Amino acid sequence: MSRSDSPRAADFPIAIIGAGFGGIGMAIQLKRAGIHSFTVFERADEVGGTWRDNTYPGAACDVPSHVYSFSFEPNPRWSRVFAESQEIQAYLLGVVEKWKLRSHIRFGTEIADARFDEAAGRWTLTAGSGETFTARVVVSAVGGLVDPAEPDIKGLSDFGGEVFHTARWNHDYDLTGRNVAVIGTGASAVQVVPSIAPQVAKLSVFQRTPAWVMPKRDRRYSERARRRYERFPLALRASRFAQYALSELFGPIVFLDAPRLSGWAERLSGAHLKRSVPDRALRAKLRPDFQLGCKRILISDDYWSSFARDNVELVTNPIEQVGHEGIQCRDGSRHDVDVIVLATGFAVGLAAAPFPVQGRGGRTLDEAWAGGAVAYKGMTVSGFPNWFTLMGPNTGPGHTSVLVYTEAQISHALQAIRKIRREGLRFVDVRQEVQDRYNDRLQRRMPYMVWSSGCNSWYLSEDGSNHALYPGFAAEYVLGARRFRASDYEIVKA
Ligand code: N01
Repeated sequence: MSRSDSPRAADFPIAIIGAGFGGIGMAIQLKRAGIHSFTVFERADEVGGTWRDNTYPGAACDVPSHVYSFSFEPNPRWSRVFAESQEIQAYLLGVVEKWKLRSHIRFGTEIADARFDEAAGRWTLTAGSGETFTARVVVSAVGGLVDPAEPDIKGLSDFGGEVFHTARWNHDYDLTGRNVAVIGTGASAVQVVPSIAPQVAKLSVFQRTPAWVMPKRDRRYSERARRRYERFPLALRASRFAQYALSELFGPIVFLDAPRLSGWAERLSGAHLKRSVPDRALRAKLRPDFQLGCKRILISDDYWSSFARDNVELVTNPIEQVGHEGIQCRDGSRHDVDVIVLATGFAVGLAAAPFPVQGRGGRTLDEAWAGGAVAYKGMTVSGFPNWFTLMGPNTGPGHTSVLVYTEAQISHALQAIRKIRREGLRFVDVRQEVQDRYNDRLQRRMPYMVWSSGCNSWYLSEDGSNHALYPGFAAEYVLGARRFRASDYEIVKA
């Protein structure tokens, strides 16, 4: 127990679920605050979440690294503006070692059930193995885009070749000289397609909906620049702030339903398309017909130009079914391939209970969210005391680094934890009316947001409502969310 851990600390177990960016950030901030009585439950056998799982060729962040890293753990050594997956994972492994977090992490432990005991002010967490743990506070950091979405394609299981998802890349399978199909044209596909195109015999990209693509303008940081960032932390801070400020400046183009703003960006993207693809007919197939921003805007310098290669074909006929030899389209055409890469995205977890969670009075989170996932500032749900979600409902950004939001959530949870410990509270529970007011305000903005302008995307739930993205500037969210205001919560003494 450290000096700043109070005598009560041993009796104040904190559970963090998930050892991705969110869980690691929470653990670091607890340690910085002198709170050591926490355990991180991680279902896999290594930390990293997204960056442990997404190792497909070309996997990289599409947000600049200076702002896609913790502000409290800046990294002057990023090798390029948009770091690749391996480098981000190495960064996370580095901070885990630096803060000696491994001894706090229980790997291979998947929490499968959580129940709150109101009289004791404790959560009981049950792992898949049946083992149980108690916690006074739970921080759920399970992530929003984690489990690969299995596409509903007839006959996929009958395919005689190799099939794998981008987030479960089979590195034992050599693609060299193979005929490869990539299904999907989202953020993962635009990275994987140009990376494998030079290596394979033939690459068929199955596009259901084209995407708006912006130039990436990635570049390496010179050794001189990296040394400067090391020697002058202020320069690194300034770079981080500039990247953040720029994303906020362009934010309205990305999130507002403002056709004139979108039109300007569409012209930029259109010029990028024209430069990349000389063939007019091919360009027409690659150009989206929905408003820019409605689906996630992709960034790549070499995705579109991959289609100018002789060995890459764009298939826009809808997939009818998969057979033993390959993919058959609705027009009867057949594409025989050795391997199918599913770049089909994720089962979206931003807006659903990750596992059965039972709060006060036996009410479950699924019941509370029957009409759609809602939380106060995306973090706390009335009736589920001492439970803080990172990257919860309506906290996803379309225009800037998710970590800007996550850090605000970590700060909010930390302040709550300190108050509960300091004052020996049984629990804090966000007031229903406070939560309702917050979400009414949020949902009233949705009709003005571009992702409600008539396209399909993972941003929207089945009923067309948006419980995934935050409708506004990150700065506004952060200023509202980073402080724990006791008056928003029912405070129950021990
Ligand atoms: O997934 P997606 P993703 N038949 O859902 C298609 C983050 N991310 O893995 O558009 C045929 O965007 C589907 O078609 P359609 C980022 O937040 C970040 O690419 O639905 N096609 C679409 O083209 C991103 O938004 C980075 O018509 C099918 C594609 O598959 C999120 O992850 C990198 C199909 C899925 O696109 C998800 O991106 C990568 C079917 N049955 C990802 N089912 C960074 O750089 C689906 N599709 C930080």
